[in-house]
Amino acid sequence: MRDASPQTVYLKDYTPPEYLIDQIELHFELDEQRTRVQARMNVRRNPHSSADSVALKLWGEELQLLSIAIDGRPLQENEFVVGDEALIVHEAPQDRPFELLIENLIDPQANTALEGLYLSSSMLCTQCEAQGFRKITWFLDRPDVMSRFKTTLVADKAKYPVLLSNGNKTGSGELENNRHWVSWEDPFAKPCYLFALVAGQLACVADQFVTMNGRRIDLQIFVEQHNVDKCGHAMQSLKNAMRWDEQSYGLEYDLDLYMIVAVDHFNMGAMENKGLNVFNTKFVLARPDTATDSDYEHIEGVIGHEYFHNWSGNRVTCRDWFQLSLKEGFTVFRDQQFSGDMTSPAVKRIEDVNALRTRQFAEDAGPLAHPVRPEAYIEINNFYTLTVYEKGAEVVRMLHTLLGAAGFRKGCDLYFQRHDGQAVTCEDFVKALEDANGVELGQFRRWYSQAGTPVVTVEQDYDAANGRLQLTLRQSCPPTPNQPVKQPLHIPVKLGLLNADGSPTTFEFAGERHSEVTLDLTAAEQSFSFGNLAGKPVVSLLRGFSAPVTLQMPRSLDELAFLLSHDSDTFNRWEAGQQLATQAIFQLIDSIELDRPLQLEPVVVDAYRRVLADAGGDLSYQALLLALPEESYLSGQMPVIDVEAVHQAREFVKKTLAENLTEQFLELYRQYHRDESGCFDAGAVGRRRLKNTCLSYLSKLETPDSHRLAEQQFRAARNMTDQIAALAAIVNSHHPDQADCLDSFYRQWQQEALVIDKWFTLQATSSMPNTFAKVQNLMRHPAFDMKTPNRVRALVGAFSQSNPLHFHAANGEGYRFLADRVIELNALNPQIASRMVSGLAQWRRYDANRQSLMKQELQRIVATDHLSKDVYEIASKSLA
Ligand code: 7MF
Ligand code: ZN
Repeated sequence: MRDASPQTVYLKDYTPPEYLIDQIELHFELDEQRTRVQARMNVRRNPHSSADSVALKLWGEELQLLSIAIDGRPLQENEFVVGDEALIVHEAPQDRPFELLIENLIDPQANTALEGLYLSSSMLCTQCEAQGFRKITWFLDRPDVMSRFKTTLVADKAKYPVLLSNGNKTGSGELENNRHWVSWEDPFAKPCYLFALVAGQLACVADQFVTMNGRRIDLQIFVEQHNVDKCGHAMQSLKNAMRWDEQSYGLEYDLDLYMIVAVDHFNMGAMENKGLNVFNTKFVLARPDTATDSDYEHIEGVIGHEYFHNWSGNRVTCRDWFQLSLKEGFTVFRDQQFSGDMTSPAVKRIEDVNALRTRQFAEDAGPLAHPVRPEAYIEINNFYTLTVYEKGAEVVRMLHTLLGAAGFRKGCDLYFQRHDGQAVTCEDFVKALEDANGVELGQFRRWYSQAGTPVVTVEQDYDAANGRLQLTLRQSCPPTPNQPVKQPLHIPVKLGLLNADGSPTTFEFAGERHSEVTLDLTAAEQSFSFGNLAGKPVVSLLRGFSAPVTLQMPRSLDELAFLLSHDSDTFNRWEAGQQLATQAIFQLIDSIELDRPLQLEPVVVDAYRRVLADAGGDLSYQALLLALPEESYLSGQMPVIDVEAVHQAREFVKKTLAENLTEQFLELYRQYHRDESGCFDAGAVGRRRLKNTCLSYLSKLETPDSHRLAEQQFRAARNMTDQIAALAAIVNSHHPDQADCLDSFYRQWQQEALVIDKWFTLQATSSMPNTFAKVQNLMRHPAFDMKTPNRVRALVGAFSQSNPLHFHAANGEGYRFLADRVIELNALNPQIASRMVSGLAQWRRYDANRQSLMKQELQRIVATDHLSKDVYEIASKSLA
């Protein structure tokens, strides 16, 4: 059990800070085990606070106090008190600003939680979002306290030749005992969660960027020496992002220096610290032989994301952590737009929606469902969720749809201008969009406060005599924790109509002629009428996935095949194919459960034959059309998830398509299989994606030919995309040389941590028998390490979150394994531990036997001694 029952923090309890800290001068004497911190702070009473207490409470955790003084006078023991979470000065000066000086010690080496100041490989670095600064020194650790930072770093010159912090370098020098110092000053006031320091033996890859106003910015990427040859793509992505933000939002970079540091040990993807981003190496390092095309795309997206935060997050920040989506939802929307513009908007949109529907919809339907702007938390680190990020981005996208691109831009301009230098709320964002456009978005605000995925149903009524179609849309939203009853939302529903021959048709709506229209669905039930129709049209609804809802619109397999061939909306064309496959798979699941022979409808095979023959020339898009819905997406549609039937039915479809269309798959494979390693233009990426999709189908044939095809590609590949795709085909089939291929891959790449992560993940996600035993063996592999989050995610995370078949083994071994790992990780790294619990959170979706096995493991976790707030919150809410 926990030592004490943890406190819940509520949005409704927000009050402005009682004190402000306008400036802080930090002085660090860096050392692995004894880092000495001196913080000199200019503190004053906040004129906007109505509180009348004279005490000053500063947050601080795991710190050793050396001294505390106000205006140069050391405080007596009875003038303050130090607790586990805070330091309280009983009587702070009220009538004047004062200087508070605190000195303390920290132990970076003992810090396995990777929050605050910690050691990664031989580098010292920090992570302060959300509340890590309090592990560096006592402070008003809340985002609405913004301070100007001056930082001096002192360290051994040989061990830590490079010393970095936010802003501009203002001085450096030598000291005795082989020590040196560097000082930094950030001219922009910022919340302490954006503070960063890095010290280590780092090589620097440098470039420059000239802004739209002709200012020259130095760009620097710091990595370990052996990685300098893997920074080119990150640097190019950074320059692309800087140009894109100027062109799309009119936003220019504001310091003279932009630094990125890549570290091996990192709890998350990356962090937008002002002028000094810290990245997980996974989102920086890439070379054609070590990184896949999808790694390249992720790097571009994450570099963009962190860069875009400089305005959406740093210049305008969050008032409190309940407003997290203000910066995260908006910045994800911006990085999605950016990635789409750099590659293909159609492909990017499909990938984003696919991720949203498989993962965020599950969160919204489970025990951890919460609004985009949560109302309560125990541990804020648990609220960096798919809902805050991905659904938050959908909410911003809907605003973009409702206002149009130009109106949205006007609103953003006003938002940045009005709130520059402030800590604000989601409400302030919506208000700026309203004011700039002279519109009212009252009902729309419910998207921020109401959890759950709305369901929209459709009824069609065609009047042939008058050429009119009436659509009746109904919306509802299932209950979520603490929100049993829902109000109707303002849902933008984009619609187009198709003629019987597949061509698009114009139509009359609200007195005007349209080829496409966005309906404002605001009531629980609402009818819309479309006229001037030559015949009964086929309705293409929710184009581009214009709102994050579940659309229920029963269609025949024939109608879906028709839309898959003809819909001019690229998203809905793909969606028709997904629904076609989904329906086919569910028919098979029924047959499996009734013990009937399996048979795939010919209309499905024909539809895939047509997609193989031609999809309009965009090969990445063609590959997406060919990809079957994932098992997790299919499971999300079932009242009671049957993991084995889902797997078996999906495999059957894949194999049947491969058998019926072998020649077509082979022909496409041969057409696009060429050696063009090192090329990352859309053409080459598309060829690889399509070719490897074909390989994945062909490997289901399990013939000597199909085995040879995969092995040839594996042995000859000179780029990671082709090598890993071939190895995946080998690992997920009964390939005779599987063990040998895995061994040779390990030997080839043992020096490249990020490639070895892939090696762990491939084995952890295999659907082949014996996977669980292999996972247990891999836990004992010398390259496995519980203190490296990337490794834990690659093995434990991949097995529990991406291997439904084996993780949900009916005997409960997967669940027991995961709970053991969570309990182990809880003592090392609570954030990572808590992320791993999610594999058990969806227990209500399974059969009674699995439910009780999963619940048992959650109960075992909750009963653990010294349970962190992080794990306690997720495990206990999952059980509730
Ligand atoms: C792209 O949001 C999308 C999301 C917090 C850490 C990065 O910039 C961030 C940080 C978490 C989860 C996802 C992302 C980030 C974090 C992320 C990164 C790139 N402020 Br936790
Ligand atoms: Zn972010």
